[in-house]
Amino acid sequence: MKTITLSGTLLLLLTLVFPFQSCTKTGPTDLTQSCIIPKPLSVSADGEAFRLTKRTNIVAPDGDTALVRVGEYLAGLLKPATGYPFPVEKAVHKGSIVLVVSENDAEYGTEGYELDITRKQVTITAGTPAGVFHGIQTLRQILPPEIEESSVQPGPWILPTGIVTDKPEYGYRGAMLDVSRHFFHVDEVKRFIDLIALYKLNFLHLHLSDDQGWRIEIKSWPKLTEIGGKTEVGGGEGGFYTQEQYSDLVQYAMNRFITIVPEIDMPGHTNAALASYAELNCDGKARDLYTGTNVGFSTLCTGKEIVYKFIDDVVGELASLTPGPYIHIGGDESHATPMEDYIPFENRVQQIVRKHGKKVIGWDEIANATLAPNTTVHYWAEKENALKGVKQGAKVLMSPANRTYLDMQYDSTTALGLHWAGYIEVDTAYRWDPAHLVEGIGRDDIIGIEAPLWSETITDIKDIEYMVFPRIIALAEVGWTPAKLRSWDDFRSRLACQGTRLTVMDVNFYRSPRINWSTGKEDTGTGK
Ligand code: TNX
Repeated sequence: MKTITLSGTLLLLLTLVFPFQSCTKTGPTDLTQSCIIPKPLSVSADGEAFRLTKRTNIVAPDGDTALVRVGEYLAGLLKPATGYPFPVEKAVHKGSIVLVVSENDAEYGTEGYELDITRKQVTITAGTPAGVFHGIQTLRQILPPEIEESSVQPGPWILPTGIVTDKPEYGYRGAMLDVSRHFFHVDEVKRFIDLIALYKLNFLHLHLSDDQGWRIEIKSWPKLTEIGGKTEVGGGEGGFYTQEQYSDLVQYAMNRFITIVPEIDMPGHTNAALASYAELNCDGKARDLYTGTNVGFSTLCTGKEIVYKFIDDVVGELASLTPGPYIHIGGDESHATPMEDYIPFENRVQQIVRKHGKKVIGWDEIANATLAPNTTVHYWAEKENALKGVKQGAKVLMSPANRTYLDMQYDSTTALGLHWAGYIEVDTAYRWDPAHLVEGIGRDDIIGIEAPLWSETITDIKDIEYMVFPRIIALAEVGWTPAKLRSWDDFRSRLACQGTRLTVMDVNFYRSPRINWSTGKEDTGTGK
């Protein structure tokens, strides 16, 4: 880092002669001032600068298809605004961005990375391609926000030199989209995936069925989408994903190291299924489609054998579309199902999911049943339920409604959203520690956190963005960064300088008055 080569000296002279090219004049040189979110474990700076040029290439070993794909992803991020080609190659030269997977390095874990920026080279080293991908998101945030533009910008594209080492606190950092109450198209979900990847989230839970709509094609029960997919809250046209579209989404997410968790909510929240197939009802009569927003009125007929055949078929098809480990079985607010029916139902459904090779996640009410090995309890409302789960040896996924529910209003003036769990400003979303929220649920009981967006009041991607940003950024840090390294004041200033980036990306984010947003294009991306 300290050696000055002949060509380095020449470059230095040139930059002095042509000041419009000078790094130090137009770009930041203190890496510790970069406003990276989530906050990394450590950042050290050495006061120099690396510059992207039209000669910068991305280096990934030839045979490593996963890493080459990650390299192509990085090239795709950098090309539009720079106009440079960024070939992905195997030869390192001066000015390369080098991607390395070093499997022997246990210190990075499955998602950690080290980003080393010198005047001559950028190197991202990790134990897995996922770690390299996260390192790329950090690199992206260190570059000026104009890197997110879709047309060529003047630059310069300067990175301050130094080293970032990083690793997440929790292995599950998720968001949830309710595509049932209002349906969101494939392109909207892809945009959502792209946005959450920037903040290193790694799970996307899709709430695929509810009273108002069934959103995933099931070939053995086609009326679920032919009838049950036909509407949504407010009576709009609804919609559903064909299996082909769904697989495309799964792949798109996987290419961004995000695992999709599909949810079929049952035995309650099932009116769309009950409207599609009369035989799932105890009285054998199909229900009408429902476009309101009440909860807790529907139930599968838990005493009928056909219901378990139905679940087996649905879970079987879903499992074959799901490379990820989990299937979410819902189980919340089944007020129309007596507890003596609910418990054997949940016991049996867990076995069906296990038979198809997947692990179960269910909302916290399922802890009233006997939890199978590897079932995860998804805490949202009742501490007692979550504790019942822990007592049975289950792990917990944390979505406390009063911290993580992205459908809650920011304050009483927010046009969208609900407020049954309270108002959630960005500091409320940020200032909590999952491992110290519920007495009796400690760090080791928790797999991570998830931020759900229920969509009773949300109709399109612009609404999604408004409710999700900036709170998801706060929650991404809650899930990634150890609590002892986090502080609201520090987060607040880093979030402020993400404002420009969000603006460049055309994200319809809520300009919380608690943040001194930088939204000017002159902003350097460092908050300085
Ligand atoms: C509760 S959270 C629900 C959802 C609603 C949401 C609205 C949960 C497991 N159930 O059915 O959409 O509140 O905030």
